[in-house]
Amino acid sequence: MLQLYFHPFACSLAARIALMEADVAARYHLVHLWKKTVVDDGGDFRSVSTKGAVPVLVLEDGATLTENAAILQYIADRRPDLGLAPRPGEPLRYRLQEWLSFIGCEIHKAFLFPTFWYADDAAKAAARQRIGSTLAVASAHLDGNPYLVGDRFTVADGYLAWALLLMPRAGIDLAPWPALSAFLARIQARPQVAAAIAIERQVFKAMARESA
Ligand SMILES: N[C@@H](CCC(=O)N[C@@H](CS)C(=O)NCC(=O)O)C(=O)O
Repeated sequence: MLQLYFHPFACSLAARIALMEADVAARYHLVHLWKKTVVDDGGDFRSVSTKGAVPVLVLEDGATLTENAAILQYIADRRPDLGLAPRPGEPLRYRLQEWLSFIGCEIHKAFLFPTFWYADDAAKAAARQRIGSTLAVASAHLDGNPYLVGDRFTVADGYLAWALLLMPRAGIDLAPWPALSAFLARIQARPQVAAAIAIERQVFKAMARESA
């Protein structure tokens, strides 16, 4: 069985969404990202992945896969019948990779991440201001297209929905981009997405109770 190392509401939520949309069973291991421990057994998370970051997907043969773009495509390819990614070699597959890269580099790491992790308020404010230029790209595409790639839900939509879900917590109001708010509502209305978020909310609350 696949195993996913995750932290609630971290970007590993996109992999949980993909697994649940694909109806692929997995064992989920909660990671304490600050302590770099695996909560199940107190083990060193860096011995699972030297990157020390979620998501980590452990495959049936014990190999580990990291990086959202790779993990999401791997999960989608487990169920090619569901169209969670266009098939390898199809022109739309490159569009999927284009969006995965854009979300990962330009939205997640470049802007959203700094608003959580930078200690300096001025740097945080600059990141918040600059994120507008990248969100505007996604917004322009989704103003008229229901999904990022083609005419159906793909794993890229789950990844963007995760990033948008966190925007208010990062101090970024989505009001200037109604197409993004509508997209987020549409994706969150999918039963498997709603279920994935509900699970992570429970884990998040339990972690908060324990650390209180
Ligand atoms: N390039 C990686 C980034 C993963 C990443 O930034 N994960 C964050 C959570 S959203 C994390 O685990 N950060 C902990 C750390 O870097 O110490 C990917 O796309 O998967």
